[in-house]
Amino acid sequence: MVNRKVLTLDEFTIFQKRQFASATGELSGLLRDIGLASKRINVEVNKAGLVDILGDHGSTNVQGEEVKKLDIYANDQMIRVLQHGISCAGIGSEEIDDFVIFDDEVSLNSKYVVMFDPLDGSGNIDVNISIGTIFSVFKRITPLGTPVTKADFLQRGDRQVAAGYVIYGSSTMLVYATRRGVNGFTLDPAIGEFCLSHPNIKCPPTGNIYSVNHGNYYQYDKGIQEYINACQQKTKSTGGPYTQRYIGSMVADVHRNLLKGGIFMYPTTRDKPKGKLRLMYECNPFAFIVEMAGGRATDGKKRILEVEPNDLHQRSALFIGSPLMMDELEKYYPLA
Ligand code: AHM
Ligand code: MG
Repeated sequence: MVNRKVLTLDEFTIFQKRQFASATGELSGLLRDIGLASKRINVEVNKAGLVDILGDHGSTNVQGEEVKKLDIYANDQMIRVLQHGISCAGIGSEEIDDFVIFDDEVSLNSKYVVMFDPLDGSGNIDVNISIGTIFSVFKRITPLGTPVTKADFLQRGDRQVAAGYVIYGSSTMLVYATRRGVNGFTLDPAIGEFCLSHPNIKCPPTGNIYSVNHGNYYQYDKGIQEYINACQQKTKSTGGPYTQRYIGSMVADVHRNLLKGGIFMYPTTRDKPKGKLRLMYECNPFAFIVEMAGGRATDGKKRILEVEPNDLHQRSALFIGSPLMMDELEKYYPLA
């Protein structure tokens, strides 16, 4: 047992690894690599208002959306640490059309692939609102020593080995989940280390917050509208009225609801009939994290983690949060 009150991320993962004689330490290595990338991203996010790094990069990403410079910086940092590490055989990124094979000898023999959204909510950068990095880890299904293929990436969410996010907020936090639980680490800027601040995070069974883009209200299905109405009324079924909180930065919205109890919804709309959020880079990792903390996540029809992916960039609706609030939603908007 480490005889100190606060464990750093490295100490924590090493401590966990020591409990499994058979563990190779590759997953710990991966988390360390992502922790390093996020510290570098954090430095740039923090000075975004100071340097000439703001603004559009002048290109569009594969979804036809505007790309900011920091997205590209964050993407490069994630790729660099994962490629130089010893645990990752390839990546998929929200910013890149196709997956990337790491074909050096060490990487070819690594057992994990990582999918990430390097900087989610980046539309909020220039107004000083929290943004985040989201990641999802799968064990490759192709043999070690060979280049990864698309099949390694297009795995169902319930095959994730780990998932996490970093929130660049009033403090910077890294939260990651494995099947053993969910833990949160706050960056101590004095020593540049993530320190265990939120051990064994549990999603409260219910809460008082609903998060949805109200501007789209008239585009939602009737059942969703009725649930939102119920959230605003003091009805027998909801016990409301609930508080509405929507930042428009998923990492911040889901993080708050995970800690305080609540429900986050991004339903399909007439404009976005498949939903806005990406299954592989946003919905799957958050569904894994929230389920591991005792919450639930669906696309309105089924568990997110049971959706069979067919495209690296596929969109999905998302409903995620405290289990009793999800039950309540489903009375108005039943699963398929
Ligand atoms: P992004 O990946 O382009 O940053 O978009 C994802 C973000 C989420 O963080 C957030 O929940 C959502 O878009 C907000 O969308 P909207 O402005 O339509 O409510
Ligand atoms: Mg995103």
